[in-house]
Amino acid sequence: MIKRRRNNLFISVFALCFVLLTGCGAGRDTTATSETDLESESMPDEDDIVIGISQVGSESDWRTTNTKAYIETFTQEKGYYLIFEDGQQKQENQVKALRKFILKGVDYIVLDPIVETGWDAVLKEAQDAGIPVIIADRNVSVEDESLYTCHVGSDFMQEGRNAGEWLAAYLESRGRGKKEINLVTLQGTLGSTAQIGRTSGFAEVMEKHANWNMLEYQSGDFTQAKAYEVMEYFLETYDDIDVVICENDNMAFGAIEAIKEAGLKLGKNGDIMILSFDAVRDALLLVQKGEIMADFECNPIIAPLVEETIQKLERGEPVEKVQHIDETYFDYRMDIETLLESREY
Ligand code: GYE
Repeated sequence: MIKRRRNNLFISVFALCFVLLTGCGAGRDTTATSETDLESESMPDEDDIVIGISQVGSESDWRTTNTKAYIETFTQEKGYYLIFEDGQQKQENQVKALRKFILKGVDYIVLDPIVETGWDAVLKEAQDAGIPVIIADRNVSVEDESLYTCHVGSDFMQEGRNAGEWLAAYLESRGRGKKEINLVTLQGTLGSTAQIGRTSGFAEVMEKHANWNMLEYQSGDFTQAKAYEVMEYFLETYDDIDVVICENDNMAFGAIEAIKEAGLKLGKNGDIMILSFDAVRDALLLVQKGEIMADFECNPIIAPLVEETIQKLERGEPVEKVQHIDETYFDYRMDIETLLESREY
């Protein structure tokens, strides 16, 4: 019932925007949909579930898979009408997208937030409009947690801890458990849950190892190009880096490029060891070659869980406030070839 009412609202707001845009247009909310949008977007069927997704951007392989899964999951054949907005790595674009969804009266908002803070006001607007908001992938940090329905994504802190524990066990097995180890970290977008969790989870383990020296943290913004530059700087600044922690695979690709160009060798018998997060296909191929020592999985296929949540809400069932996806890790000693045969990403 609620769904149908909202879709009617969606259509009337849609029509209203059209009138405003083609008519006088005076006093138009700058966040209202543009004429081009109206032309390019089809209309939802009356009982479609209308979902507005605000995506971070397209900064990494992980993100490409994450987006693809949303598009493949929320199809019109299955009764969904998807409005997808790419935030291009800017929070202000994401806030605008949310306001556009509210104006259109969508049934659900799915937000993959770039950073954790700064969402209180717009989430309150969604709540006031009666639109449930599902936070997916990274999380938000808001004063009042009732502003969103639930968070569906990874336990980034645990991913960070897994990386630390792996390194500790590995060094121990190589008789380097008590030796001085120099590390640098290529961090993700500062203030994003993926960055905060991975950095702090790893730091928790580091506290137990006084012989690990973290020489420097620098953000590579989750991109290959930025990480390449930061890695070049690290290599110019420090001459004895043992381990590079890359907070995502695309940054590992950039780091590897810079390390190879500097004439250094990667891997267990090389000069530098790389640990990474995500475990996308191209990175696993590098794990197989031993260029990445271990990769801590972050599952990008969140869409089915988001769909399950929406279906529960449609049936009026309660949903868990925090829903974490199961994750594992892969290292150079494992049979990556067999794994890749059945892996989707
Ligand atoms: O690790 C990275 C992407 O938020 C989990 O964002 C996501 C991260 C992922 O750009 O590759």
